[in-house]
Amino acid sequence: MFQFPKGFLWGAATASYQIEGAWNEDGKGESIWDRFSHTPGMVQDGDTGDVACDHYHRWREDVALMKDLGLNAYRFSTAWARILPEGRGRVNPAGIDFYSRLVDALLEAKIEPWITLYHWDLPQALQDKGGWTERAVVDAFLEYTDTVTRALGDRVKNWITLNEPWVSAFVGYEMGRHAPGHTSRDEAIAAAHHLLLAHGKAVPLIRANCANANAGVTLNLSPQEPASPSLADKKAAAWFDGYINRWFLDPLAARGYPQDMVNSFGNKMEFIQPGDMDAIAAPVDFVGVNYYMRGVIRADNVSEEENEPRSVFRGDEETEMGWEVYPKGLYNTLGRLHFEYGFPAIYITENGAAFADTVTDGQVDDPARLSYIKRHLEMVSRAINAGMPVKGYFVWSLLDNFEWGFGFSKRFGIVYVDYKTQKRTVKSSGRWYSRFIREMTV
Ligand code: IFM
Repeated sequence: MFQFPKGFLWGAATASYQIEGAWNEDGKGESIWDRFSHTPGMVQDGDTGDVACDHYHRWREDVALMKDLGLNAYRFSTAWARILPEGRGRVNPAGIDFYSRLVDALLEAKIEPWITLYHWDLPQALQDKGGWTERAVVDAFLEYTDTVTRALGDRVKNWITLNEPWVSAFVGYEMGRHAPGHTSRDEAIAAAHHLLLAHGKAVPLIRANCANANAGVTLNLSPQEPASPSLADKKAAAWFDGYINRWFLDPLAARGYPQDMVNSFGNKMEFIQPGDMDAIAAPVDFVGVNYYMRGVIRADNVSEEENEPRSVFRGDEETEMGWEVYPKGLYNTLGRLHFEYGFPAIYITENGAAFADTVTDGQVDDPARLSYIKRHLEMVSRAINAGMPVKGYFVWSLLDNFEWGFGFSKRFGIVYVDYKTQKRTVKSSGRWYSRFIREMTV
């Protein structure tokens, strides 16, 4: 039933703020997520990433865990403010050392490091100057990229510039649910442009600093389907597709911003300068897909003020996040990236599910997560058989971790974390994934 080519990557993913902790240790600067989570009322139960999974101190144990699981790739992000505490200028050697030791340990364990340069934790010093809404942030990102790739590029080949720029821009600057907590669509549109520009300009820099670099960007993609064949529902679904998917895919594929959305946003886009769109369309080696769910859109269920797609769930299976379980959406997304956009390679850089886990007799049995992962992998296998260039799969997440505005209330890990003791327990989904990897790689 499953078929994966030789050399397929089997990984797990994490992100700096979600697991590291040590938020102010060894010279690390403050990030927008430190500031946001320390602001009362912004994160559920007042949770913060101050300690999280304490990975900053327990990385050796975590690498050993990955080795035991049989992973051959690990996607993690570097914390910009750990490396450049003020966002640019002064480099913090302890920050570089931390990631350098981690990379060495991964290579020693035969696990390929995949680095995401930006997974939402902008240095607060840059936010104080306007953050992603200001064009100057692009140069700061290039300085940061240059610093990290020069330090680690002799050993790390795989680079993801940004994780989910839609979330950084629209959830952070329009919806206010993520740091920096702003609520302006115009700010979000400017932020999205500067994120894309930072990505596009970073790609040649990565290539210059790392021999044989494999460089790309990760997007959260989610098919938006009309709930009925009515024109109104189709139009509403097309709008959400433009907002979430095409706003990023089109410029990356050298098609510019989608005109229907430019018209709908009514933003003059005066921040675009000559050469920007070409820079954004710098050829990438791959696109990373974070897939969780689809949206099923009914026009009369979307109000003017509402920015987020409101899905009418068709299936009766939902995760703890309230997200529909819909594996076919992953297949459709992969097909679109290949047939409609023609990206040269695709990695699934995140896929997974939150469910309420309990520890019983030292074991965590999570059949719903296991089934979620298995059914999505079935779609990946089918996509490969249908000729789509899918090269790897990273489960989200290696560990239970800080789920942003939801704090520690949502568990996505294939490894359970007891936040009081920091004990890690591999869940039954993790044990299954491990066996599956071994079967697929013999
Ligand atoms: O936890 C996040 C991750 O940081 C980015 N992608 C979605 C995950 C689950 O919400």
